Amino acid sequence: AQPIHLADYQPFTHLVDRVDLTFRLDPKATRVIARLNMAPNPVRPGRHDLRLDGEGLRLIRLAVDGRPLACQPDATGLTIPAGDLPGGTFTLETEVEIAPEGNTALEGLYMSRGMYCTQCEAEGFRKITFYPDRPDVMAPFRVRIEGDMPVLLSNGNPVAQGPGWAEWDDPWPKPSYLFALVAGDLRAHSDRFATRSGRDVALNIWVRPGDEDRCAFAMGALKRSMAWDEETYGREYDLDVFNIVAVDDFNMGAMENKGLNIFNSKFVLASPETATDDDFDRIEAIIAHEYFHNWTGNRITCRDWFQLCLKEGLTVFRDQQFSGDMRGHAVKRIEDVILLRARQFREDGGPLAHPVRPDSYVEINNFYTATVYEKGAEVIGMLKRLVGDDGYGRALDLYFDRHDGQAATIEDWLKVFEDATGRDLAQFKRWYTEAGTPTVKVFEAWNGGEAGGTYTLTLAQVNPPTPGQPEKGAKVIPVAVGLLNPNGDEVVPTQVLELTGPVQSFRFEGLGARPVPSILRGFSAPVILDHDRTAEDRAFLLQHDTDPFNKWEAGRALAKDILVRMAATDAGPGTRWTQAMAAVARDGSLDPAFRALCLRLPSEDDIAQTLHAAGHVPDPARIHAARRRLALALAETLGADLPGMIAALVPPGPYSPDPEAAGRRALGNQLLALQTRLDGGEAAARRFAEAGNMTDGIAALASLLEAGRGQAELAAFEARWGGDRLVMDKWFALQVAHAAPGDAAAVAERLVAHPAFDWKNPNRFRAVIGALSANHAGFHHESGAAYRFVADWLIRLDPANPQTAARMSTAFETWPRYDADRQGMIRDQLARILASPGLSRDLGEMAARLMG
Ligand code: DPP
Ligand code: ZN
Repeated sequence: AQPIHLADYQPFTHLVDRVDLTFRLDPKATRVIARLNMAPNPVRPGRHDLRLDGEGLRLIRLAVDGRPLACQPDATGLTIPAGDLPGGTFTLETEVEIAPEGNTALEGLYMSRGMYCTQCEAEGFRKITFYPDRPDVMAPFRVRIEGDMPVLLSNGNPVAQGPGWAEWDDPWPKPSYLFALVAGDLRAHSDRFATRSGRDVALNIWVRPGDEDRCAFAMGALKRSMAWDEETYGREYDLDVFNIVAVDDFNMGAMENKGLNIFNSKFVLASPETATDDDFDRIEAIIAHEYFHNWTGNRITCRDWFQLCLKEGLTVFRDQQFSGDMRGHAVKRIEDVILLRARQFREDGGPLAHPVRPDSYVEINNFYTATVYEKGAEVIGMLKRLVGDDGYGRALDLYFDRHDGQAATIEDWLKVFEDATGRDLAQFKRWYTEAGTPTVKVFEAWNGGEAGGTYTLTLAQVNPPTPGQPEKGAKVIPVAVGLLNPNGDEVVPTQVLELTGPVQSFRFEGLGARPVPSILRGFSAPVILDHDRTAEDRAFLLQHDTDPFNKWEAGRALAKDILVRMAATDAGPGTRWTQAMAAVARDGSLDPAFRALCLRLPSEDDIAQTLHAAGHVPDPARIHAARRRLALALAETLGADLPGMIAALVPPGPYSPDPEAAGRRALGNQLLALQTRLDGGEAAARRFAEAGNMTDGIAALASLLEAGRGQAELAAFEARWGGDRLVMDKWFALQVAHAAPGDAAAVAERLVAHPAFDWKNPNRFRAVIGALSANHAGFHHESGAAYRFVADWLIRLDPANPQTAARMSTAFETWPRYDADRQGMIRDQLARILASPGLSRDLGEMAARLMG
């Protein structure tokens, strides 16, 4: 397959003024009749052939202005010669047949357990009808659905309906990727929202019969999101209805189709008995994310798929702001940075590294990545820090004003910031065009004197080579810094230093004593800080820093230093970190959620990443052992206090997912995991038996599995929840995630033979195969069994569902970190994937890039 290049962009030859679609639904033979009102595009003078995208469509009829044409489609579309088209406006009619029942790729129109649904982003619409399937072609859609289903939904407002049919009209011009259709036996959980200008919006969450009582939390989150976007960005909803549908078979998390969001049911359905605090958290964030797309994505969309970060980076940034407002900014920021490092830094440091705005791709589905999403959001956070809150507000107002109804680019986005703030962003743009995580090296100098001393902070940036980009220029890096005096008082409050050159010094005069700097407060830029610090300084910041992120970061760095030493040498855990963490655990003045984040050890993959960056070859077995040993040392330090601390953290009253109660459970369950290291699982078994909610039940079960117990509890869990798909996903995943390194592949092997293992369901596939690749020591076990197992399943999944197979191949992206044996074993598996007959474009591109 040939790569597509940003540099080759051209506007489409024609405009679509209006789309009329009729669907006659049938599992094996759905008819799609399309009437497109079209005209030549004045920006492309001359007469052009009309090229329409289309894949897997059986063409029944084709006519222009009522005159039948004999053109035949090829494998990727249909070309109507310019000579067959009038010079002005015309109507193109097509009728095609498709088979949603056989569509296992879950792209286009497909069936999920008896219901029809669609997924069109990025290029699924071409599997529904012939169309210029590109985001810069925008048109209003009218849709008629005929089908033997009680509920028939599409985008926009309902116009008319009767038994077996319904008509929908979406007045807002949209690209085809935002088209959606749902038909099924569904029940609604309904509510209303009055916008601030007085529009009365009907809200519905559509689910399978029996799931109605698991929608209340998502509905609350939707209403909070709608109010927040009005208050924070001045953005109102613009239709009379907002529908959300929960679907069991879904490749991604959710999809922002205009007026008809479609969600993976995992990110909608929740009750205290079936969902954990983390699930509630994620549901709120994803409901908000998809809702926020209505403005950042739908009203203003992307000119082409290279601009994906225009909508995704901004919408992630907005959902992060929202979650921070709802649940607390300190904890939210720490969680976001943990995720950024785990997924985006990992990607940016390996063979799959690519810019936030890539300049070429083979399969766009392979670029829905942590870099586009999470680093895309970080870049906006930096922009906001550089231009200030007011500047950001003015720029966003201008963006909505200037580009509403358009398909825009990153150049357009940066221009509104330049015009609104007067700042030149030419250098800043490198964040969009260059891949790789910069390292910022820190050097300190102190010059004491009579009238007070001068402290000089020197910062140097290194921008590492990445695939296709051997050299790059200096970036604009906002580094938020504060200084503490030796008593722990803040003597210089936070200020943002702008590092724009390769090396720069910043001076602070008139200080009474050599300060302790707190650098990169709030994680003000997505960089790796290389600062040789003493354990004393780290412990000091953990105790005194006023910036909650850096306070947490100090403890984290302390833990990493120790874990790296333990994994690389025969060093023991020492007492510095355990003493400091015991103090944090007991410190009632700190938010329990914050304490829980401090106590959470860096993941094994994170330790491997850190070891690799420090020039070591990570040994997964040693990392695993070191991490367990450090946890045990902390458990021993807290010792007999643990049971009392755990009991005191149980939130009063009935279960509620609110941040306060969830934070208490998070800390309590973390202490329970420590207690399990001392009592072998007695307390955890009790908690499992008594658990009144899924959060505590799962936490107790995880602790038991870590201790090599829990078989009876697993059986009881299965007996109770065997009929519940979402809960059973947890049951599958948990066993693989907590299997001992030498058993992980065998546990996964056993689970894929379980009658409830449905490999065509992406959630279930991820629950087993995804969990195995996330079990660091298990996946990288020296036998290579897990590598083989994961590759086998990717090869098997690829013909059915290339998109999910390709996404999960990122399991192998870290191979360059490891020893020659492991590298060889992984590359053998990648070669085997590449040699598979009929390999998809999706997995083919990934395997080739992974090989490097
Ligand atoms: N556009 C979707 C989202 O990120 C992904 N399919 O919300
Ligand atoms: Zn999105």
